[in-house]
Amino acid sequence: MRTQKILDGTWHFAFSESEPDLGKIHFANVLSVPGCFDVTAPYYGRRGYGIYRRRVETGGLVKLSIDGVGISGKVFWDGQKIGDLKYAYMPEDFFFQAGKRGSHELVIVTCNFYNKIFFPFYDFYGYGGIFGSVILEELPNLFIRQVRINTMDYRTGHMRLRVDASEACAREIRLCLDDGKVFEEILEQGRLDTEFLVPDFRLWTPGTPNLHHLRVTLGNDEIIEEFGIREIHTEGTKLLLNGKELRLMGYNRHESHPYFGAATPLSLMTADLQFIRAQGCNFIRGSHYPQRRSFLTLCDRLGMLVWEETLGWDVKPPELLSAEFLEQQLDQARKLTRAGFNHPCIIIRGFLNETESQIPEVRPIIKALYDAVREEDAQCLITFASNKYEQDCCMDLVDIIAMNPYPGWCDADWETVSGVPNVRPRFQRLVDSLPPDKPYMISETGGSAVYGFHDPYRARWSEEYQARLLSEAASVALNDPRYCGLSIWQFCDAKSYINGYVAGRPRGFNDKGVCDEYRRPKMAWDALRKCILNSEYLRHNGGIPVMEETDLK
Ligand code: ADA
Repeated sequence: MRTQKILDGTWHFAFSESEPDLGKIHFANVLSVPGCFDVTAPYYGRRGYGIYRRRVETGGLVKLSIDGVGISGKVFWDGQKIGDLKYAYMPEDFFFQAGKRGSHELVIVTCNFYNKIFFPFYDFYGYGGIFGSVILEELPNLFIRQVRINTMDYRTGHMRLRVDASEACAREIRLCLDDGKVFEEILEQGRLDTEFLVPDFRLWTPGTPNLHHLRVTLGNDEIIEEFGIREIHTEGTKLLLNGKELRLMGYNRHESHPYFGAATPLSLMTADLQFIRAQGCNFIRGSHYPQRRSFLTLCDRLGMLVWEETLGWDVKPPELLSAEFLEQQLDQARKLTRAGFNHPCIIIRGFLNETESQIPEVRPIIKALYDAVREEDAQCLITFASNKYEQDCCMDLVDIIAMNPYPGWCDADWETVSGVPNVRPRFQRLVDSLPPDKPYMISETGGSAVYGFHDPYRARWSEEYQARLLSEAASVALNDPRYCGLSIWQFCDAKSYINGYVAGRPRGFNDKGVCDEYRRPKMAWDALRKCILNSEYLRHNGGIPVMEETDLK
């Protein structure tokens, strides 16, 4: 087995407002990894370079994995640059020669200045720091670069396997399934493409998240891959998971917390997901960027279905139409699809939230992104969340139509007392305008409520108004078979702009959470639980228990 060193812990830290000269940095402080430097004194809200340093005992060939940084970064080993961290939140692996066995210096320079991938207008805070674990593995010269496993037939347990090695060699490879059945194959030109059957297999579903293991041994290298047996398809307007109709109900969720920023600890992620599941939900849209590997493993094991997407929020021309932007989006889409390939929880892959999909010039961009993802993954469903509604001209290019309508919140004028009566007719008009032969989901809908603000007449921004609005939206979408899913905007309040003066973002937060930023539920939480309990959706949700009244006493 590989020697693995988890490098999380307390690292030396320095902050600089301008690009640092590596040789001259005085590491006067310490911070935690994972962690965000701009959520804590003395760097709260500051923009610049957050430089993390630690020593590592190792040598020879190594793989260094970093599970996301913000907003960008660079990695240095003994003073030499070994790679860039170009995209916020993107997990990256670096393979390099670490030198003689002994003590070496690892420096990760993060930078939270906005760039042409994370623009300053995004409606979520651009945190700085190292968001996920940093792991170093010592490798033999011939090593396994990647293992991809996917389901060919869920009825028979027939799987497809691809193994890529570090060298274009011809070698024997040993595969051991669930610590039982062993089979041997020959790697040719450094690659193996084969198929295998899993005996006594158990399907992966949200209600029964069964996982299997494959131990892959190549020379002196060995890795164990976890995988699930499941197939996702569309048939007309329906989503099918393992041949059965699947309906989605859940939340858009940001990686965000006042004390942790985007570096939420696993225990908080787990608490979030358990809370969401107890409400009867089966779905998370990982809005609006790559999800942490630890989060996806959690979703695999818990049975939470996931939509993962690249970072590219509401970008407008000329940037949207530039060759550079497309190249970066394609690169992100390919990297992300490869990184998440073996996670059965990921059923939808997305890109370009709320793009300009009403203009024909955007069609080739969506087509190119669709093809790039499809080339990597033959089965996942591919889409983007649109807010162009009846004007959208790209719906034929994707597998599921996903829209972000906000009736009752964004459409009512200042004089209207309540926008709730707008919800049903607006939803219906939208449904009537869609191509009739594709699945349709609401990828976002919601309204703001300031935690603790109550009003006897359900004024806007009160918890009462939000609860009423979301109940109306849920009672439509969870009971009409035309909708294959509903994903509420959003699970919890999340920091947006640093100052609350931006219209509609009091406190500097996006307040459309059903919980506040500390996960304290607003009234909408229980209102939605009741809608779910009484819904058609529940009959399709595959055995997730919903918290009943009796559980709450
Ligand atoms: C959009 C966007 C979300 C959020 C939301 C809102 O739909 O996709 O990220 O900004 O609007 O709260 O207005």
